[in-house]
Amino acid sequence: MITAITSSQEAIELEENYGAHNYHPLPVVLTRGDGVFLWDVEGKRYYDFLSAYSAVNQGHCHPRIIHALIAQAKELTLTSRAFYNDKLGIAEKYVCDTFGYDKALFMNSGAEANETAIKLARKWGYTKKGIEDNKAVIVVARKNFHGRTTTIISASSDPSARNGFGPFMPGFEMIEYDNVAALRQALANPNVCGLWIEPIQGEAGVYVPQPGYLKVAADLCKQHSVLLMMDEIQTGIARTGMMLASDHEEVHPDILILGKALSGGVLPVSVVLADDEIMLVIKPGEHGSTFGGNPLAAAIVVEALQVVKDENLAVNAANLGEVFRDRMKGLMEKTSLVKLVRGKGLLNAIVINDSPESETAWNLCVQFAAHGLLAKPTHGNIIRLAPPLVITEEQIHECCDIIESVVLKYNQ
Ligand code: IF1
Repeated sequence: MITAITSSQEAIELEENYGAHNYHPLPVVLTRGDGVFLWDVEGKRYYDFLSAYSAVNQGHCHPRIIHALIAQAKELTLTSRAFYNDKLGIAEKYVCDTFGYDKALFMNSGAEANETAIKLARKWGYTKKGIEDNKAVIVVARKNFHGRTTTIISASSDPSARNGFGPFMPGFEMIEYDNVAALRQALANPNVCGLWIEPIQGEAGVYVPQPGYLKVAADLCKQHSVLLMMDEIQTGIARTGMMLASDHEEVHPDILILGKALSGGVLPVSVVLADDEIMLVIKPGEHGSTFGGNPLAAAIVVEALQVVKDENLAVNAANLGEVFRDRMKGLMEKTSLVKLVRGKGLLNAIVINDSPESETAWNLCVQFAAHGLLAKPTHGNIIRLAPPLVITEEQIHECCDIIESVVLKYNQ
């Protein structure tokens, strides 16, 4: 039996030999995290510019969240929903008050929360909008990412998410993202119960829609009696410089879907929020999960969100996002290798001036790692750059120095 890893190579070989090959990680083996930093098993320190895909907005192992975890773990972790527990109601009220909804439904992964939203929208469509049985349609956007279940990939346009995994779930109509005309046409179909979108498309390469798109989407949904289902799993919890990315356009989705940083990256916790006329269409026995709403998760969520508020992480993300994009624009003036920088708050990406098939973005990330900064390419030539929101201005500049020096030294 192996009791401890002694080198990165050993850990990589173990995963290669015994783990399914469903990922292609950068060759870095991490063992410890604290705030914006991660350490590998050889003791090298890195700035984390992925933040576990925006799940650790509060920083790694935030002391208050870890304290809440340990304190609750000593008392009670799981009861199932066959009984009440004394933490779930507190968390439900806390998230309802924070985001402005009547009711909350806790799940675990982001994919499960999206599945929950799909069920809610469909049931609402049949019982409230009067859609004929089994005819409900949910409109989705090309290049979306909402998770990996068979139903969710049925709504995906990404061949690597879909190929070989059919047959697919019917009831989705795909339109182009950020296209008002397409939206107008699709929502006019009386069988449409929901519009299911991300306020910024993360996996698509941090694609930010035109200003006003979300507002128009919300207005069209209201006009056609369609539920706006907003997947803020990656964009929510202060990442884009406001508590929700929807807040930038003062849009209040009918169904709000959160995950990732809801727990500060401590446990998989997700939640769906809606008002009574929507949430109460689901009756006892019609939906649930063994772990959803467990007291450990409930205690962690309250602390993780309170940390975001107490530490003003949204304001920090907004301010340092400006600093970061300014620095990247400066870099673009010095090299043609970086073609574009885009994003909001501390959810940003740089687009490398090369084809999506080239190795450049991957090689740059390997070089970033060698210089103490961890990031990951998405779609070949796009590098997502999203540090924990507890990063300071001085640290952002240090990181931009690393990115700049690696890019300027890089020979294609
Ligand atoms: C992986 C991407 C990010 C999400 C949105 C739902 C989910 C996600 C908007 C599902 C998850 C993660 C999953 C992760 C990669 C990552 C990702 F590149 F694939 F798109 F963050 F950008 N909605 N995104 O971003 O949540 O079920 O995973 O809890 O390895 O698949 P989950």
